[in-house]
Amino acid sequence: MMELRIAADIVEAENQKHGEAHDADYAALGEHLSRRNIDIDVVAKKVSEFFVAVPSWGVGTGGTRFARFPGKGEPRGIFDKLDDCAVINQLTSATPNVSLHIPWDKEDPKALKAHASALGLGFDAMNSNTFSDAPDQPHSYKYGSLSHADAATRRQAVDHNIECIEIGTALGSKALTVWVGDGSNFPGQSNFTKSFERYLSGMAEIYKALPDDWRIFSEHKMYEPAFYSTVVQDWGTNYLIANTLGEKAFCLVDLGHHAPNTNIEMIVARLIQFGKLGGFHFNDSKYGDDDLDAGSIDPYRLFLVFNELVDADHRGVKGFHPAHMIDQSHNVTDPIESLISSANEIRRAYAQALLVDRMALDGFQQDNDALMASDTLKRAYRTDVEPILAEVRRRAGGAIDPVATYRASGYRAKVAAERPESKGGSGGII
Ligand SMILES: [Mn+2]
Repeated sequence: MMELRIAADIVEAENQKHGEAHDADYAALGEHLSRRNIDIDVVAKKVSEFFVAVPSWGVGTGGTRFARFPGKGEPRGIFDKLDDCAVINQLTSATPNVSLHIPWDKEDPKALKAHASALGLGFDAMNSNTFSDAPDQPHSYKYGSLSHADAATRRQAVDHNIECIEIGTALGSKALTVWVGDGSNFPGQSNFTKSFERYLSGMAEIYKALPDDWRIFSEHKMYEPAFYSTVVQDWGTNYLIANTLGEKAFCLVDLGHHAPNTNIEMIVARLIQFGKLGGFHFNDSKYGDDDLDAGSIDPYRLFLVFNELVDADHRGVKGFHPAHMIDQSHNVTDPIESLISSANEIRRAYAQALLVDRMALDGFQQDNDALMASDTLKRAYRTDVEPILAEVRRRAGGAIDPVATYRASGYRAKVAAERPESKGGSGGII
């Protein structure tokens, strides 16, 4: 029997409040879509099978380089984090897997697995950390990790990643995400070629330790923490890495890790075309790597990314199963509410992309009818798919209005009484 963090009768009572209006909205949308030759239940079924992983670090309050302002009832460790993740999944039915971060979430794998299973949760990709120093590690990552000039530091970084694979294997994870902060702050500080060679040889060693059914994701980032150059700076370098390592290596696209105005959906299309799209870290940004909630700034861009994914699916691209993960930092909201809303926004973009009339689009592209091609995408995007999302949640035991239900449950106040207040302080990018 699955342990519910929010009593089923609270969810039921909230759903009762919205039930009648929701049924009417779902019926009306169904009728509207049938005039477009779309079966609403087919779309709802597809949405119900779409999941996105929640990052364990996302349920704590984040921060900026300047300060961190902790919220109430912050998780004390990974077991509390899993409890919070279970709330998100209970109300959204969209997030059954959690992505762990080592060493932050390092605990006995058996205990972790038991706690997660009781909550109905599993584990998504493992994340290594060679961008900050763990308390007892002998060599510092101040000047890099896998690309460090010093062999012993590189060895330590490789060993850490191999340990992440071992922990993940015990937990039932099937992928390792490697993001390094390696780079330089000054022209001349590091040799571009030598540092990339060192990075590649470290990654090759990690790759060798992958079980047969695992994948390894490399994640590019244009800048930060290194401000002049980063070793894995863009999708081109990322593609070179995945291509050099082998068939189990794929590129991860974090939406925040590009220059403003970069055509990310086109990067996605290229990686799909050459069989190297591993998956996503969803978030949104206005200026840089802002780590804002998915869909909060540019929901149309999120839709355009999903348009590429649905198109690939539609074309029957072989072996196409990208991993979907959220990677955000919540500074001014309750992290649980942000993650609920992000999971919904991601499913919304997917549902909208499912509504694109692909045959019509293909025809307009063939005829060079730019206006109607664009309008075909817009028509899908303009459709309010909220009744589909709500129906999918309700059918899976979730909430028609998950944020309202979460607030009505009093969960935050309850855990705030059990969990001591954490300290604020300087710097807190997590
Ligand atoms: Mn990321």
